[in-house]
Amino acid sequence: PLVREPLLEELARLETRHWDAGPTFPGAESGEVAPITSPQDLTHEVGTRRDATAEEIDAAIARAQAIQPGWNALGGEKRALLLEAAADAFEAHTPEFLSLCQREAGKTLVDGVLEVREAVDFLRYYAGEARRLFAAPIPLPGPTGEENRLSLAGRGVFATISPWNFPLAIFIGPAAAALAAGNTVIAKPAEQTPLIAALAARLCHEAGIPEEVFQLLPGGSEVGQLITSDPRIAGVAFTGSTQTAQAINRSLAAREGPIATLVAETGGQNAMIVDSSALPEQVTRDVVNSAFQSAGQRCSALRVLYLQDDIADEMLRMIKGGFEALEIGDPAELDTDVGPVIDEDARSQLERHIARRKKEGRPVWRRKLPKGTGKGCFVAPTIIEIASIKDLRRENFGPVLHVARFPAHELERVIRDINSVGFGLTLGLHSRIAETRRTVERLARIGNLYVNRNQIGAVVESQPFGGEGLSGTGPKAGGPHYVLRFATERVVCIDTTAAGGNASLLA
Ligand code: UN1
Repeated sequence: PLVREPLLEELARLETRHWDAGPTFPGAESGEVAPITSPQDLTHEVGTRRDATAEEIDAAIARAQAIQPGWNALGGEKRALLLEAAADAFEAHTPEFLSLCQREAGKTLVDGVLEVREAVDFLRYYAGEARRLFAAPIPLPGPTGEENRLSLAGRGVFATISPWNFPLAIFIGPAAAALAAGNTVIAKPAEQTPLIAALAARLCHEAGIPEEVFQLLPGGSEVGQLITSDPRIAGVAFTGSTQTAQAINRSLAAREGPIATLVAETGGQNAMIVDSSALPEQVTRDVVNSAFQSAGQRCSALRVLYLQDDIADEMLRMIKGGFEALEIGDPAELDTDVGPVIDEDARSQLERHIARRKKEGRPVWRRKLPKGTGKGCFVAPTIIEIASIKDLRRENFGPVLHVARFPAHELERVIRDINSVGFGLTLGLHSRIAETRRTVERLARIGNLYVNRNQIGAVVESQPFGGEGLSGTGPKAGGPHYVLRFATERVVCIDTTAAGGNASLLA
């Protein structure tokens, strides 16, 4: 019931609520306590986080391991019902989630609404996957007198390490997949956004998922390291930077014990190619949306726009028009398009990047920050002209769009340059020439190609999402192969002839 006035009243009421996040089973209570402040106003404390201690992590993994066979034995249908009950609880608590999206993560109301929707979609989708894949064994062919079947089971204890940019959807998505498959879950949310994760975990427990099955362990990278170096962890589902994914991969490889599964969803250097057959108004809308919605803090966001040179000046003029119209400011204001970036580190890194490009003599356009943004981590939306995607060394996670030009006959060179950076997440294409689309489809090494539309906001089930290379391991979140990464396969082969039957009687 997202009716405007009651919702706004509810959000105003929640404005002063103080939240807490700590480990699901508090032990020694000796972990460090840190305040969580709003990215748009660093003087506003939203709540506090208490980090899990080494003893709590150890005990949590032991509990998760002890209960995992029982959770697995419950079967796909019962696990699906519990995940669906959690989805209902999430929907019923939409205002609290929206309030936390705004205050803890600096998200606009539109982004918050999309975030809650995606979280609910993930829970329902993976519930469906639990039914489809884990409710009954799959019969396999074989000669007469032999019965073969394959069944799927959880791998054990899965750790999920989730990002601050989708503090609810990507906190719950991988966890729901792991739970659907029959794993128990140790969840470490991003250190910037544990409060929304704590609410999500509590609602899952109230919906009937046992606390031992889904445990929250807040903390920073030390907590993450203690979890991933523990040999009792069967797998890790991580979303965040490529560097952290590589560090987790090393930590898993260095452990004794079983070989762990890593499901990683990491960064991108996402491009969009626009040729002279594109519709300019559509391009303008899609570029501004893909680059600046969520303040550019999506791994899917557009970073490098390639404009065919004969339309580039006119296109750029229109894009700057859309860019000038963006409302920047407090995410609590309904008409805000671009809120803050997540923290001071993110802000200063982006400012350094922009300053370096200016020093190199690149053309740079920046919006002015409005009054009232001084207390928070705001970065003025920026457009920078560059020569090639190869001029960029790293992902710039914020409201910064780079623009390069290309002559029509160099389309294949542009695609090769995009491939050469090693990421492979999203690619946008605006063209009404079928041959161009075929060329891009054939040559581009990317996970998600978006043609004549924006390139963010993948919808669960309709657009399974994820990349390759430096962008992650796959398979795609919200797609039909994802849950399989969280499962182990068992094949049972039975001799059903008289001899086989007699043999088993004798045994
Ligand atoms: C991320 O930003 O970590 O398509 C990935 C989208 C989102 C991206 C999520 N699903 O915009």
